[in-house]
Amino acid sequence: MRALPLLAVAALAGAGCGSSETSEVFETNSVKMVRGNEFDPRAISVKAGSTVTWTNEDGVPHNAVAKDGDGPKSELFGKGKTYSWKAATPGTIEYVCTIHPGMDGTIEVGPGG
Ligand SMILES: [Cu+2]
Repeated sequence: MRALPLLAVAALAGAGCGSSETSEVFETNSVKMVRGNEFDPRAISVKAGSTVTWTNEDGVPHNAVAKDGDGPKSELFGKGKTYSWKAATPGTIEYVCTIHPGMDGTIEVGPGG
């Protein structure tokens, strides 16, 4: 599956929060955990009812845990392992890796299709 950047969505999000920071939102259900303690891509857009899968491609363990409310909540897992979570409800979810400050990401859950 190709990951297409949703530039319009990113532009709207930037205008909404007053931030001048530009970030791309990718339409994909796959997130990699990569060297440097980063989620790649950092911001994704998925459909409600679909499953998001994180794959750790880094040499150290990571997790993916929603800041609050519904969202991913994985254990720490190491290289080559994956974690899957079903995006049931439309909305925006912010999540982090709890042991690496600054390692964060967002999931925009749109209407199912
Ligand atoms: Cu981490």
